[in-house]
Amino acid sequence: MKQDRACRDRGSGTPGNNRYVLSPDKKLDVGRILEGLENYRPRRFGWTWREKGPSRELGPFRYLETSAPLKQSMPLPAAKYFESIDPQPDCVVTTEIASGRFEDDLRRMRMAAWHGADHIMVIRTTGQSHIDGLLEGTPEGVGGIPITRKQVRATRKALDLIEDEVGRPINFHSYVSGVAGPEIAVMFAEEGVNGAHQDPQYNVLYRNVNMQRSFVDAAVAKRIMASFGILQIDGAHNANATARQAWKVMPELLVQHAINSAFSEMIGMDKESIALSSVPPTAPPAPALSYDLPYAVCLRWLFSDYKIRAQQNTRYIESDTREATVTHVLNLLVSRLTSADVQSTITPDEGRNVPWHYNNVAAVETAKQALLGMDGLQDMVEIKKEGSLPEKVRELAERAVLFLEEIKQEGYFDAVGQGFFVDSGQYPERNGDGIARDPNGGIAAGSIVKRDEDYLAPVCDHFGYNKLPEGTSRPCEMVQGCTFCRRDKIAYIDELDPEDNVGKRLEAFSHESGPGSIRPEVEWAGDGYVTLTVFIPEAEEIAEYASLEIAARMGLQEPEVIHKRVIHPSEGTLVELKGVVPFSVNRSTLKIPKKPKVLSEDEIRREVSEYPMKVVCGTVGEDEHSVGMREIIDIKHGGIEGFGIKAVYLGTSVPVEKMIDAAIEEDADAILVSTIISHADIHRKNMERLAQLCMEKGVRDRFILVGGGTQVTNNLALEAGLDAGFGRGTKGLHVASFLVEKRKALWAQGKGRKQGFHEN
Ligand code: Z98
Repeated sequence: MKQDRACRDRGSGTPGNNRYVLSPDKKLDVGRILEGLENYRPRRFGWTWREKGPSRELGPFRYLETSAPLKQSMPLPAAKYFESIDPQPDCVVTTEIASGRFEDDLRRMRMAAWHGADHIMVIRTTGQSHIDGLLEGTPEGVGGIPITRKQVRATRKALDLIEDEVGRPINFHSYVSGVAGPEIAVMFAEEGVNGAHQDPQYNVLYRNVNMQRSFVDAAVAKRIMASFGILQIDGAHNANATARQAWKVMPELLVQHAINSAFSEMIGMDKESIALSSVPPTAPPAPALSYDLPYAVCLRWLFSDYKIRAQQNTRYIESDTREATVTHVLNLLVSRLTSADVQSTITPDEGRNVPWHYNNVAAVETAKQALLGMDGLQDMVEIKKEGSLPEKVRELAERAVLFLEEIKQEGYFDAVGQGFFVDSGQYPERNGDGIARDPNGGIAAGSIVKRDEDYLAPVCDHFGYNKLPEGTSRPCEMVQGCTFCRRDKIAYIDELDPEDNVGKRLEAFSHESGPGSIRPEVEWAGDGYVTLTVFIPEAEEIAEYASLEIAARMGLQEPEVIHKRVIHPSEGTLVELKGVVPFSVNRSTLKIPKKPKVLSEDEIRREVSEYPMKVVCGTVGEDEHSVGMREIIDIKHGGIEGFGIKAVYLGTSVPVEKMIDAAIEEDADAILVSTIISHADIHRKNMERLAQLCMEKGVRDRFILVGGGTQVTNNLALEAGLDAGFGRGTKGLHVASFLVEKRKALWAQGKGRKQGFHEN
């Protein structure tokens, strides 16, 4: 039963709300987020789903399962070939952020949002559930971020700005756990938190909170969450992450989902607001889909009215990003086949203990790419209604029902007491290694008392018995409003710790870094961390210590191995390390060469198809190198042929004279000479000779002259009298862009082949 929320004072537009607008070319200014925070009001309450579209035409493609595109975003890398479209899948995409400093989390949220995340889960690096009350102040320095109002408010305010920037609502999510759960739920509701994990079984099983206390607290918290439309995610997936054999707990997972969902509904939560947290239970090298798909299908079948939040399997994933990514993609296939509503992403960060900005983004991109890649899958393939899949689904459901029936006989508390849950045997098999908790023990045991007959709590959205005076329409009427109805009653505490707080940290950072100073970072602003990937041709142990020494000699401080992979027992080991660079560089002293203009492939093709272009090319002098030039020409390697430019290739060791004669005969636009050998400066001399001979023959203005080679630079070629030089790393696109632009410029001056041919 929901209460009327019309009384709620929750207008926006007061000082402290969004006068600050983010601009893509400027970093998020944490100082401005903190400004006026005491007056901030959330702009909305409750969860927002993506606007699912009908089918959508985007660029050259048609999609069946997308949501509205973003105003500003970072498309996937290859999107540049497809008009830079950035389709957004139809399900909400989560990123879990846990740097341990909320000010750093804000920037990471912004980056993740630009790549497609619209559900930001902020997990504390210390378990909030270990803390007995709502902490006000910032106890950073004793391990991570226990939740504080200031942190939550700053995060929601930053997300308001970020959602304006990307043009899509972003859900902010955290955790309602531990014996402070109800207090946290109140604060989350007041501060406009949109989603939260809440499951009394989590507290019981994993945090040893007393069972009665955990369920009573959950009722109070859920009631508030229900009134504010906060999406609830349950905790069943933790059994996957904990069980010795994750796939064996599948029947139990269904039971855990059922207990939390039924309990939540009894307290008044809408089905729409209940999300089941599901993890495909297996990992490589298991035949993943044959276990994961029946489980997911069974879950969808039994819980068809609820939402499914699909979490990536992390149980067996350690530090290998490749392995984690493939596991994630297989998980995503299951999500697509069973229409998950929220798609979570986490990274091998958990294995490496390195929660880094770009790993968050990489996981979000993996989800986006895979979901888009599988767009419309259910339109083409069908889950079979006969055969091994439905048989497995049925078997799982039967095991779960039997499990539930046995619990009903025992009573839930006694069942937990007997270690029914997280046992590594697949029910009804039991291995006796489940998590057993004492129904009368645990944290806060004995703290539940029956409410007196005249119990009266003058607050809204309060669970359970409340003896309100006759004729009262709202519980808080008699105290002129509770904090849910009158924001001015919320006590906002800024910082308790005069030393360890965000203000001091920001001050220290700006002092250390100074204007224009740049340090690399992975987690906290300018933390100096870099990673190093090395292949050591030695066995594992030697490779590990050799790479640590190499990192130390390279000057990296605190080098630490974050990943190792034996490629062959004796031939070698791949090692990834992290370390801190002990210096910063300055923006003002960087020497940044001017970028040559690179046209898009389409622009080049259009120009060349309208005004055909021909070039003569070859390796000049006594030089038998051919690969470089061939790569610049060949269509297969992205060479200039691919844009429609006709290339007359004369081969290797071509005399410079012959190049010019051929160009005249072919009536070419340009001469491309490759000159690799550089001893005695022969490469420079070859280029000078080309320019010189063209002058002598009176054709210098007619041809565009280009030199290329490993030792060639643009400056060297210009000094030698050519129009451009291209060195290492050159691609056909660079040369083609130059040729097109240069020809236009020549035509504008009445020079080049077919003078004045171009209208501009
Ligand atoms: C996830 N990576 O779900 P403390 N309540 C529930 C939880 O599952 C969790 C917490 C609270 C996982 C996150 N789950 C792990 C039902 C955490 C967190 O305060 O850290 O104990 O609670 O994405």
